[in-house]
Amino acid sequence: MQLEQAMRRGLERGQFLLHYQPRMDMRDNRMLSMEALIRWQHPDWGMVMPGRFIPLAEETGLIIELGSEVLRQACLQLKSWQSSGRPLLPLAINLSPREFHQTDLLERIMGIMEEYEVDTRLIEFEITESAAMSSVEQTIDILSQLTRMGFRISIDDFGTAYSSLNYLKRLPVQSLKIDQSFVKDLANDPAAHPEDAAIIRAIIGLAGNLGLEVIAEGVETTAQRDFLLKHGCPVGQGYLFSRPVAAAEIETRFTA
Ligand code: G
Ligand code: G
Ligand code: MN
Ligand code: NA
Repeated sequence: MQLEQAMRRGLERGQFLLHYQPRMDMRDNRMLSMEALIRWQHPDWGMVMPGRFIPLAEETGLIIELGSEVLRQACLQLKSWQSSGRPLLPLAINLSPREFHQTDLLERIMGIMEEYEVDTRLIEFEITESAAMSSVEQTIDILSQLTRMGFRISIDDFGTAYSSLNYLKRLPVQSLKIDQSFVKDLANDPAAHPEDAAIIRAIIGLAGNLGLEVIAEGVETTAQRDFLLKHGCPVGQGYLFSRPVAAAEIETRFTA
């Protein structure tokens, strides 16, 4: 298939790059960490967004190579920020379901971490709630090993997959990311969307009770931010603060 071949060529030619989106402490507008999001800079097609190629990469298995490329670039970027004396903020990387369940995931990740000599505590993996819910025992095993290696883990798109609470409490993770679908409808008047507001409050409460951090995704308006702050979720990510941007641009937001 054409797109698949183009992706292989793109990988060989270094056409994939990372953009970075800040996660903010919304109380004082401090950047706490960043999420890395892959982009494909194609010579003819321009910037291709992950929605266009991640599904095919998953299908074909190219996601394994792509995932390695993402982790290598993340390590290189962290090292570069470190050597230029910039404050080191943790970087979150998305792991897709197929990547997460690949048999030699841990060896592959460890190989790259050792090659680049980056502290594992600077890297967080985001896995979707639905990926975390398939093959429960295997998931717990993989997450435990990643945690022992020093990585942080968050559950992405939380609230979309009906996790059993009994299972959730067994998962060795540090944070839940409230899916942006719930945040979206609160854009102007949270009172007009009592169901979304209730779900968000429930997730915040659940996270608190389980001792987990909570991060709201898709924060675009001050009404959303104020609602989240009022209900005990100080950490947010979204266009209100910044779109995902290139490394050079995110650097201008670092405060020494
Ligand atoms: O900005 P956005 O269009 O970047 O991302 C769209 C989707 O692609 C999201 O679901 C996101 O999790 C996924 N995605 C972005 N970057 C990566 C990546 O590096 N690896 C994987 N597996 N998924 C990614
Ligand atoms: O699936 P995941 O949560 O990893 O991907 C995050 C996706 O959400 C990316 O495509 C990213 O570009 C997008 N995104 C980040 N902030 C916002 C926002 O405030 N509004 C919207 N609509 N999308 C956002
Ligand atoms: Mn994510
Ligand atoms: Na998400």
